[in-house]
Amino acid sequence: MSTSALAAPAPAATTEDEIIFYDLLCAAPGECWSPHCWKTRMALQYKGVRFRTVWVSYPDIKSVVGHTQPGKDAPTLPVIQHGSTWVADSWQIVQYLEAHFPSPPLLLPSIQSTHFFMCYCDYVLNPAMWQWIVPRVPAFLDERGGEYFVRTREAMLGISLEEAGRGQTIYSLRAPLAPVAKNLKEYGPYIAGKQISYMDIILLGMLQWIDRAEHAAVHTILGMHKSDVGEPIREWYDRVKHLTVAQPEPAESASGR
Ligand SMILES: N[C@@H](CCC(=O)N[C@@H](CS)C(=O)NCC(=O)O)C(=O)O
Repeated sequence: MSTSALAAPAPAATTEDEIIFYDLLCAAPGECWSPHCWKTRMALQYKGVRFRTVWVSYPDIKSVVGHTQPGKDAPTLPVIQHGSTWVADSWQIVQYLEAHFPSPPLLLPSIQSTHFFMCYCDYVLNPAMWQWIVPRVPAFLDERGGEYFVRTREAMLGISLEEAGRGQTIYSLRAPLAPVAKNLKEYGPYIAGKQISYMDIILLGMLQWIDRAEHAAVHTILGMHKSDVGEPIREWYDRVKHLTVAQPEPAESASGR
C-alpha cells in the first residue's frame, strides 16, 4: 500500500483518535456529493471512526491538500489527516482505514476483487454516464466551485458541457449495470455476497452523485433490471441505502474565503 503519509505544512488541529476528512464543498453546506468523497465518508461511518469534515471548494483543493499529491497539477479529494499522517485517494484511504480500524472489515471478500469492482465502476460505469452527468454538476456546486468545474471540464473536452450532454440519457447505464444485477441475483443480498462490503459503498457513491444531479434518475436506474423474479438493483439499494445517512459532526470550512 502506498499511502501519501507526508508531512503537512500546517496541519489542522487533530488528535490520534480523530480523523480530519477533506471533502468537496457544494452549494448545500454540510452535504456530501462527490462519488469518491462519499466512498470515504461511508467507510468512516461504517467503521464508526470519529471524524470531522473540512469542506473545500474546487479551486482551493491545491492550497489545502496539494502537498499530499506532489507533482499533480490538479490534486483531488478525498484526503484524510490522522495525527501527522495524511492519506490521499479514496482507494488508499480505505486501505489505511482497514489497517487502522479493522472492525468491521470492508475489503471483502478480498482486496483484489474489491479493486476489480472499483476499476469496473471507474472505467466502465462512470464513463457510461459521464457525459450525461457533467452538464448537471455546476448547478449544485458552490459558485466558485461551479466556475472552476465549467472552466476545467470545458478545457478538457474542447466543447461546452451542454454540447457534451446533448443526446445523452441515463439509460446508457443499463448494459454496464447488467452484470451487477445478475451477480446480485445469483449471489446477493450484497454485491460481495452475504455481508456489506466496500463494493456496496463504491456503487452507492456513484448513485449518490447521480441523485444529487437528478433525483428521478436514480429511480430510473433502480428499475432498469426489473424481471418477473424481482428488481435486484432496487432491492439491493433498499438494503444498503442507510449507509448514506450522514452522521452529525462538527464541520468547519476551509474555503469560506
Ligand atoms: N482516484 C481518486 C479520484 C478522486 C477525484 O477524482 N476527485 C475529484 C472530485 S470527485 C476531484 O477532487 N477533482 C479535482 C479537480 O478536478 O480539480 C480517488 O478515488 O480519490
